[in-house]
Amino acid sequence: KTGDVGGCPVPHDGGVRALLGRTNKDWWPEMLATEILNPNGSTNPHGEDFDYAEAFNALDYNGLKADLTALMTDSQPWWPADYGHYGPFFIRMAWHAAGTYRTADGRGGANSGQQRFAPLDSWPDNGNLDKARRLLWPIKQKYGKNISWADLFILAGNVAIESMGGPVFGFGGGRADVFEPERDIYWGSEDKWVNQGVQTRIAPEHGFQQIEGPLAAIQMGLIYVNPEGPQGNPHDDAGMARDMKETFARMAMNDEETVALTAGGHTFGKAHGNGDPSTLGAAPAGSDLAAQGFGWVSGEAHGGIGEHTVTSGIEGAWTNVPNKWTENYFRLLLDYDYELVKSPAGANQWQPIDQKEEDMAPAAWDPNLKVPTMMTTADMQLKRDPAYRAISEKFRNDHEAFKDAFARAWFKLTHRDMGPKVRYLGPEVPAEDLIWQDPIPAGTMPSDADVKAVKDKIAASGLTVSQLIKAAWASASTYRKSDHRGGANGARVALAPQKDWDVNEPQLLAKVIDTLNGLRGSMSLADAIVLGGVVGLEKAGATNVPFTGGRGDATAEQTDADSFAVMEPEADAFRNYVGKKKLAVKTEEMMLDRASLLGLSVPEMVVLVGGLRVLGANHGERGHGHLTKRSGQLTNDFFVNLLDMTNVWKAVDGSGDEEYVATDRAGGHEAWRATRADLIFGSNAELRAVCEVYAEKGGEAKFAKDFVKAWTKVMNADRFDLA
Ligand code: HEB
Repeated sequence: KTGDVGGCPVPHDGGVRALLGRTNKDWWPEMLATEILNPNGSTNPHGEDFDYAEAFNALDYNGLKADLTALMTDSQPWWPADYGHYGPFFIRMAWHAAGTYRTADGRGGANSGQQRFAPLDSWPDNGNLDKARRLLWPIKQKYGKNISWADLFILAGNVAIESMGGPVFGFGGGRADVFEPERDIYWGSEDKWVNQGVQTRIAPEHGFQQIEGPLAAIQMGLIYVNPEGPQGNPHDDAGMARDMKETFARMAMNDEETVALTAGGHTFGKAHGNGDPSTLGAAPAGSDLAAQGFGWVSGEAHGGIGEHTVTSGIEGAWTNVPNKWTENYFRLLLDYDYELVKSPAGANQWQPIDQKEEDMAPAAWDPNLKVPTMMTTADMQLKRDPAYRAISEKFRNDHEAFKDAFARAWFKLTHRDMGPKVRYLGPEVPAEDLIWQDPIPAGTMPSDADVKAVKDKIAASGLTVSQLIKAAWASASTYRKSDHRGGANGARVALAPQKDWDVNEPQLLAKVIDTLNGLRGSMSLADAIVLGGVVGLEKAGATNVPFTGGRGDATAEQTDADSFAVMEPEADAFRNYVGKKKLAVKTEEMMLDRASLLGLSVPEMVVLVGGLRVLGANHGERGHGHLTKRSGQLTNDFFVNLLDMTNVWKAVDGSGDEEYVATDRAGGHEAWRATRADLIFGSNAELRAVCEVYAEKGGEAKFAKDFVKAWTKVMNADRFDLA
């Protein structure tokens, strides 16, 4: 039962954890190790040249929507539709696909179809969604490569809402599928699932005030909160509301959006707990071969489908008309008093006291039978928590406001991880710009003459290689491929909060930006910052540094400062920066994480760090890892000196193994200083192997070429407008 405390302790208070926590291999050691065939990640059967946007644009969109609409009421005997309508089921599927998104690292979310793979396909909270996905297969099969699973999940959710009369705001396609589980994401360290007695991640009684790291769910295997209450306790109202606020905030939702989403979602459908949960088989990833990807197979004679389905264990509908958009959710929630009852599966849930017959719901399997509606402990907070209640009352009294809020919040939920609007495809992309899309005004492509003129001015401005490189890196390196946010386009590095981030050395940055503003003429600041990087590299001796202009400059009004605040790097190994907060993950693991978010390969990460060190990109005046006597020149000195056996390295006392000093073996004098983010390149065999290539005789030219290539990749990482 969920109330027990157990599982592997989660490192709070700065304890060390592994970057990836518990992985698929830990959960399912017997899972077929297909990854041995694709060590380089080339798993896409469509091949390298496949352009999903092109395929999507050739889709018969209206035909697909018509087929999805028909599917909603085409009940299949192997998984009968409640109330003859699959709509609510598909809404839950879409919400759970999108709902893994978290703001801290932008990972999770719907944009690569991860619900098809472990661990998500087997999370307890995703129970029976394997059936929802399988119901979609004939449609996926029909439209093939023109619609990705990732897009199909969300579009099915939209069509479900529309087909039940609910409001939608729009749909943008463009979520290209991947064909293997994401291996770069931390889902937590616990070795037990929520339903196996693992401890909740906010437990003030154990001193845990906050969920650890980037995580957004309250327990292992949940999308957000435990519906029955914190640790399964239905009487802890304050704890339940706290859990909801914390987890929804971590998916970029405020109180109003949380209320709108939950109430709108639970206007539809039912919870499933009319049976004995102990008869359920393993989740899909650990299930029988014969089950062909299905999990949670019931051991009961009736097969555990239809009226006998057990999913969450909670049983019943929230409203009296669960297959239509209505005003009933708030009415039932606010007008009735509720008492705690147990579902047939033994879960805690709340039932209206003295419910009128017309307010009862039809049984899902028999429209002539009336059954009481219910609320989960989470739903109850929409009336018990004062802040949520005010919103609930407002929505109850103003249904149009509720419809608008639900439609917008649903659109945000399902598109939050798609990045800028230029990435959206299809005929239903809303015209309105939304602040969470981080809008950027279209830029203009500067002429070659303009580029040349501004370049010359930057070169003559007195800005140093180090200053130019730092500013360009600060601007571009916020990019993360997880949710496609950040990057040099928009020049948000000149706006709050980024301009004030410690890692960006605010005073120095302001000086560089002022200077660039004074000489850039009609070129955008965003372009001028990147062009400054080009000038810096050329001053450092690089040749053939490409530059592609056309970026726009965002304004403060177009920037949600709070939503950018979570993107502040707590460490940045590329600038040898370690923040003041001691992190639970090692410095070199943070480096790997940032490189992964930038979309870099191992050689690209190696060449960039080695180059940035000698160019003087370190935070502040820090000399660590600056393994060169020719500062500001693009040389392979970092690699040559790191691999040089003349020196011996030793940790600096009291540095917590963050700083090291090299002394000359013969003379004993200090030669260099470095951090963990430097020495890892000599210590880790794979990184060292790449360093060797750049330190080899003749490696200098290859190094410079590869550096410029990787640098340019980072500078252009967010140029979706060019594609
Ligand atoms: Fe929900 C269902 C909880 C939010 C939509 N949900 C459900 C259930 C539960 C819940 C427990 C049951 C499952 C089964 O089947 O058994 N939710 C919950 C919580 C939360 C939520 C706790 C937080 C507060 N939802 C939500 C949202 C949405 C939703 C946000 C959207 C928007 N759900 C939903 C639906 C459903 C559900 C539609 C139904 C499904 C069916 O019918 O199948």
